[in-house]
Amino acid sequence: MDEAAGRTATHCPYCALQCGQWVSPSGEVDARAVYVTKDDPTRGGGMCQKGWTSSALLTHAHRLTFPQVRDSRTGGFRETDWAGALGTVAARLAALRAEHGPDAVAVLGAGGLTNEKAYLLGKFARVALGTSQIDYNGRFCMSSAAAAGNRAFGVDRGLPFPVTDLADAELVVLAGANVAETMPPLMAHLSAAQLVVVDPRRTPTAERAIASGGLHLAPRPGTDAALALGMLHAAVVDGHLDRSYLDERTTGFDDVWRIASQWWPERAERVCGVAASDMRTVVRRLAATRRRYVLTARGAEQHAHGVDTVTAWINLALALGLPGRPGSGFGTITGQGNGQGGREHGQKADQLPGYRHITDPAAREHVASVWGVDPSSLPGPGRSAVELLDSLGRPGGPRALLVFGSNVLVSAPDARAVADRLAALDLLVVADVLPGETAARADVLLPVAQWAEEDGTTTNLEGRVLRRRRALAPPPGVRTDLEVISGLAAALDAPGAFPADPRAVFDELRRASSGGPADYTGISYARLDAGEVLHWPCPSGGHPGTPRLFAERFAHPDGRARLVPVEHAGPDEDVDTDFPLWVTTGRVLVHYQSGAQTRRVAALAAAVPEVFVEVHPETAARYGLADGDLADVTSRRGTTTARVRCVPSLRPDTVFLPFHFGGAGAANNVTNPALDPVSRMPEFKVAAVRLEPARAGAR
Ligand SMILES: Nc1nc2c(c(=O)[nH]1)N[C@H]1C(S)=C(S)[C@@H](COP(=O)(O)OP(=O)(O)OC[C@H]3O[C@@H](n4cnc5c(=O)[nH]c(N)nc54)[C@H](O)[C@@H]3O)O[C@H]1N2
Ligand SMILES: Nc1nc2c(c(=O)[nH]1)N[C@H]1C(S)=C(S)[C@@H](COP(=O)(O)OP(=O)(O)OC[C@H]3O[C@@H](n4cnc5c(=O)[nH]c(N)nc54)[C@H](O)[C@@H]3O)O[C@H]1N2
Ligand code: SF4
Ligand SMILES: [Mo]
Repeated sequence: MDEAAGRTATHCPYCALQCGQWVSPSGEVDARAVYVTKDDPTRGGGMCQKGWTSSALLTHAHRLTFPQVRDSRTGGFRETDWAGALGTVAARLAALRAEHGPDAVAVLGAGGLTNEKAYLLGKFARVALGTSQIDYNGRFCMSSAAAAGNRAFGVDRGLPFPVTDLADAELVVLAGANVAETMPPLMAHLSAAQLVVVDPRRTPTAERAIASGGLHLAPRPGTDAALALGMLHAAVVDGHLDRSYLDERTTGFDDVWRIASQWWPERAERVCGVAASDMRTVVRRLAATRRRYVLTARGAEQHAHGVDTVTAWINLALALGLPGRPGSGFGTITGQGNGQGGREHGQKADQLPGYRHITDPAAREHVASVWGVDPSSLPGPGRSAVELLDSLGRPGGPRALLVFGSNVLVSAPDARAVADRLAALDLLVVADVLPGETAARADVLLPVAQWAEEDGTTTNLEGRVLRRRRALAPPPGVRTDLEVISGLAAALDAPGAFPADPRAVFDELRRASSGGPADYTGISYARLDAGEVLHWPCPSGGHPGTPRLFAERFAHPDGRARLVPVEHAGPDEDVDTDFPLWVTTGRVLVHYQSGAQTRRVAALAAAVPEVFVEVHPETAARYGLADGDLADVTSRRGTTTARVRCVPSLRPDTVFLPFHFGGAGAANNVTNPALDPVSRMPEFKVAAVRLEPARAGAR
């Protein structure tokens, strides 16, 4: 709290950069001044447009302010009180559990939830409900890079170094990351560097690459692995391997080379469409530069072979000696506000707090002792998010779903199938701030507080823990997620403690994380409030935290990074005469995710009011379309109806849809729910489609 000005220091509700905000007691977010902490990643920049318009959400007319239950007679919502709502939910959950067993109840969490919420939700599922069926929307988000990072480095922290390190970089390769739109203030740290952007589209980030004297490589969607293999081949053949680094700090190069040796750049070019000469140029520049980074994001990951694709980029970075070297590195840019912390504290299907594995007997014993329950009472691993959604209401699948912080009807792949599964449930409970598409389908709708109305912590993209602080009280009748979880646990007569006070939850989380890979033991509200900069792991109160993870060793027992042999596999489905084009999907600057929040902010909705499809002008003409026409984009699963935007810089074989809109405009009507075999992340970034003028009256 800034006593003099009467305003509170907290952090933006949206992305993983977690820009600092000053919020007044009346819910005004100061649009001019950002709250800047020591060594802040947003130092030197302002918030983006989403951040400085976020006040609109606090006082929005659509804000949910009372619990509602579906009236079986009218089919509409009926207002109720909290005792009634929680009592109804608890009674129906108990009945389903009695009839069908504990796995009949499922929970879906989110990477937007604070650490405290993610932790308590995971405990609630395992202890109060006794279900194994919990996962979260981070499965859609960074799970492939997390799996690849664990495999290669022995630990998953998106950026194993502070964002501010990037300010000294001379060369940065961004593979499948459009940071100029998805984390605009990050660009301030990249202003001195030459950029190489790998993206099928010439995004604003790619424009910056070209302006910086760098390159834009535009592969066909789903072919990054071939590109990275071609670059690795060039690195070896052109004499750029860092052999002493490979000897001292890694294992596995020979097996990787057995595959990469088959991927001479000209062969890779035939698959991905990037010129072999460009591959050689980028590798030469990377090798000749002292301070250089390779960073990936969703473009490299959201594929049926996303783990291997990220691994291919990691192998290239290792071959050139980047990870763990001062001034250089490999990293993945996390997405959601608490995308990093959200995948550490046990809301993942296979996980216990502290980034522990749920099948590890020692982990189960430790966490059960913190929770005061018998280790054998903890369920085993559950289904991953897409598989969980797909199992709803099927024989043997869950019959009830509790959703906290995700709008799956818009954001999960193959939206029509998701709608069918939600409709097959006996009970859908949604805790949300606003009546998004998924909330509108709920049987019980619980209104919750949002960021500036509650205390908590998030862990930003560099593994640094930040304090969110309560600047104002939520509207009357609205409860925090922690209060909802705590109240439900009480109504269910659950064993163990479910405190609603965020500080109490965090202190328990610290104990539960103790000794795990993501160790928060030494991180406290007191230290954070005193202005300390703390990155995990931080195993004790006197420990300074770990801003740079791999300076001396990687997290595998032998201290070495692993090069893991991977092949190029390509998209799960192919184009043919019925579906001759590739579609890829992603983000625009002014909207956030499913758009549940940003579509309601007037300035943002005015900037991009409806879904569009980017198309090369010749491709548009070939299918009888011109700029501004409504088009149907149809895949083997469904259709998205979108306004044509002709974009001459785009690949003629590829179209692009943002996924921020629902209904007929939902990009996920067409996406492919094919999953990566390791991370279980769906293939949001590539599907086969056709393009045609919209059927009359389609909208
Ligand atoms: N404005 C805004 N900012 C956000 C968000 C938001 O919704 N809106 N969401 C936040 C979240 S949760 C996330 S995860 C991040 C995501 O941040 P980014 O990963 O930067 O965003 P995306 O637009 O999903 O994907 C990045 C790029 O990948 C490209 N791409 C598609 N297919 C391929 C491919 O096969 N290979 C390569 N190399 N590139 C490909 C797309 O054209 C796109 O430009 O953004 C965060 N910030
Ligand atoms: N086609 C396509 N689909 C994608 C992607 C893509 O690139 N292409 N990207 C994927 C990625 S990376 C992500 S992260 C997902 C995200 O997609 P979703 O999981 O749908 O995430 P949001 O739209 O952020 O939904 C958050 C919901 O939670 C509510 N909310 C906000 N704060 C709170 C809170 O504190 N508590 C509770 N209970 N509710 C809250 C919001 O009002 C909103 O309804 O989408 C994925 N879907
Ligand atoms: S960059 Fe991310 S955290 Fe910063 S203001 Fe924009 S949405 Fe918020
Ligand atoms: Mo994400």
